[in-house]
Amino acid sequence: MAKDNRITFYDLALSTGATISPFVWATKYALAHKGFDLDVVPGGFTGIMERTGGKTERLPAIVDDGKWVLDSWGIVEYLDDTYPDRPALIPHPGIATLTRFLDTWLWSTATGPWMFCYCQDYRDLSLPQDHDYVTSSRELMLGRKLEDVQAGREDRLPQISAALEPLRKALREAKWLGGDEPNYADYRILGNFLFTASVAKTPALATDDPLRDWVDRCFDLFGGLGRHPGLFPLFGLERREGDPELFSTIGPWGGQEKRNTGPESTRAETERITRK
Ligand SMILES: N[C@@H](CCC(=O)N[C@@H](CS)C(=O)NCC(=O)O)C(=O)O
Repeated sequence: MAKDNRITFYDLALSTGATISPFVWATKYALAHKGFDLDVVPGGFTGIMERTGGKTERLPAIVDDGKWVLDSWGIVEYLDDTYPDRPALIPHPGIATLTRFLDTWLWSTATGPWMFCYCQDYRDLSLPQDHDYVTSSRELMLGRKLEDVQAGREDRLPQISAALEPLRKALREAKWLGGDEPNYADYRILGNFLFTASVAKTPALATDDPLRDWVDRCFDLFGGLGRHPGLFPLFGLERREGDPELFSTIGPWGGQEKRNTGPESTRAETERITRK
């Protein structure tokens, strides 16, 4: 298996050379976590069937010593099953379940809404031969002309940023989503931020967003895997008058967030809720 430690990796990239898909990004990190070197087959949205000899219409896909493995989750399961002696991507089955939950939440909260904010940039940044296909397929997917979908994003980006508070809170308590070390939970969630950075001609998040520490540390992993020169700055969104707070500046409060360490820790809340 994996002759000379090499795995063939079918990439999905833009004209900048940066990988575009959250699934493909997460898989790149998964392969790096397992310690493999990649033989990258480059390419964009069109011609996937031709490049893969009819094996798949969607990416990511890998070939390990002649064995084709499709689908981002399929690849992760394959890597952990086939190489149990290398660092685990999913060290416990519960991590897969929780990662799916978090990923689904993030798609509805940010990844999907960001697609609406950057879909015209996404098409414009795709390889020239992909423009027609990306335009027609994404207009069918999103239901309108890409220019109309993207319009007005300056009003939506602050709302998306504000809605990411649960992720900020989770990362306030832990260095990585994986705990002390990163695992597939980090890579899967990060893939969504890398997707956004690949198309974000205008930044999605504030310069001082608390998520920045985790994002930067993830970008730096594996020799700076997320530092591709084709990526745009994710941070730099300015708050305008009337926008919501781009992130919360209130520390932990209330029973759900705050540790009960005895009456001192709950006194202010108790006074507030028992006031006559
Ligand atoms: N369930 C698949 C989904 C893969 C997928 O949908 N990939 C998209 C990129 S985000 C793709 O290959 N798109 C090609 C196209 O749009 O024609 C996985 O997790 O790998």
